[in-house]
Amino acid sequence: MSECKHVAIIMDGNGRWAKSKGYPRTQGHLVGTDNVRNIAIAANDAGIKALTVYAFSTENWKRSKEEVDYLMKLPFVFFKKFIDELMEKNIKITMIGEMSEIPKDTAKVLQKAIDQTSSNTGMVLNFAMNYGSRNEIVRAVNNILNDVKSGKEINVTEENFNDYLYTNNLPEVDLVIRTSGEQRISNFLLWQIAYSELIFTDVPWPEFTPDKFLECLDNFKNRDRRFGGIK
Ligand code: V0D
Repeated sequence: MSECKHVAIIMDGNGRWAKSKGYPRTQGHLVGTDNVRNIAIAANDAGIKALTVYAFSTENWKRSKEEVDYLMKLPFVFFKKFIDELMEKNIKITMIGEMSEIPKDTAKVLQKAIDQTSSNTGMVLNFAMNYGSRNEIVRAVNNILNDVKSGKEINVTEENFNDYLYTNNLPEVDLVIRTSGEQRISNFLLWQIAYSELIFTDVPWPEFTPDKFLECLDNFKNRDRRFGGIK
């Protein structure tokens, strides 16, 4: 039975959940933001070492300007509401993704969250922001080419390739959860999930409670992970 150190979540279904209740899509995103806090606290209490949440994909820029503008305000909302509690719980905030394309005032709040929690030694709450996995892999290849050009002698291996990924400091992804019924990976952590367990649930993200999260951890514990070997 293997330990679950790193859980990654595709927090899908906020807009659809809101619409089904007669609310604007933005209301779904707002409730979804509170739920990031709820699940982060539950994960921390369950002894998870790292929780990666897919907050904004490289594809999300295609949404309406109004929606993108609204989403970019959520880090402020989250920070203001929850930073004290995250500090108390010793949770450390980190980011993966192409941060240079995030609007300046949002980027500032993100940096503030990273800086303020950088000495915390508890669970890592890692936000995937303007993240796309193919982009991450291509970026890694270009960084390797640059290192070679500047005279570094490297043989690319699975181990040192990992050093060029955004996730280089995080443990292996043990479990991926996707909420709201879609059964695909959508350019999230392609390299990292080679041996991950996958759980797809029909529950939309705003209704994915800590109890349901703990059920997923329980489900994970009952799986027999083989990593391609026999026994
Ligand atoms: C919307 C459901 C928290 C998924 C969750 C800018 C989509 C709520 C953050 C957040 C989003 C990010 C960084 C940070 C603190 C909080 C967030 C976005 C979307 C995209 F330091 N929720 N959240 N960011 N949603």
